Amino acid sequence: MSDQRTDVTDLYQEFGDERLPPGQRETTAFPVLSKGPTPDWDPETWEFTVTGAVEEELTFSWDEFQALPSETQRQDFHCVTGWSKFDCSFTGVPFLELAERAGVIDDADAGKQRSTGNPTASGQAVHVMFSALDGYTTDLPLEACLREGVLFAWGYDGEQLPADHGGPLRVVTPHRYAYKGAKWVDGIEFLTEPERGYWERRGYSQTADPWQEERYS
Ligand SMILES: Nc1nc2c(c(=O)[nH]1)N[C@H]1C(S)=C(S)[C@@H](COP(=O)(O)O)O[C@H]1N2
Ligand SMILES: [Mo]
Repeated sequence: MSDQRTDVTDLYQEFGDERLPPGQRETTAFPVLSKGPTPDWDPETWEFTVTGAVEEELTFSWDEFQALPSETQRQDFHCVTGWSKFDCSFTGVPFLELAERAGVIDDADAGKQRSTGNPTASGQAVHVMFSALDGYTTDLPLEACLREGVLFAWGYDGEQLPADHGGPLRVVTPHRYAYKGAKWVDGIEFLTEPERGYWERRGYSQTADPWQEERYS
């Protein structure tokens, strides 16, 4: 396990002039927003799967997942309901790490590259569906996932991620509204065509760029 530390709070410069996206207010609290109750989980039977248009489908136990290379990042968190929390500290496994292991991209360090030859999968992955223990799903274009800030986080502020905030494992997407980050995540599926997740089917934006105020579609 590495203790690499990265600050990605400046990523807003790619999207807008202000760190606080339009229509957002800053809060120091960390409200909990879930569509239902916090699900139970069992570290003995918990499984994380990587499936779909990959060279190799992967399954991790809780111990195996925690042994993956991880890093701690300083990130901002933007909720579509209008609050933003600056300087959150999340620890976890970069999306790029899993994409590389599953053979979706050639080199996690190169970051943006997709593999060209993919003989075993039926097509090229272009989209990703995240699924979670509470039945929640959310989707993003692959491109939007292949960046440093997208983490499978099991730590928050140096502690285990609290269950209400998605513990044992959640996704964080500092360049997108936070509904793109599945709490209690237990699987990712690489898709050859876009599909919609839970809120995306109910009118939330598929792209969800906070600096463009892409809240609803
Ligand atoms: N599994 C799951 N993930 C989820 C949700 C949910 O209901 N279930 N809610 C989403 C929404 S709408 C938001 S704003 C954030 C809230 O994260 P928080 O409760 O840690 O603030 O989680 C997102 N991830
Ligand atoms: Mo939300």
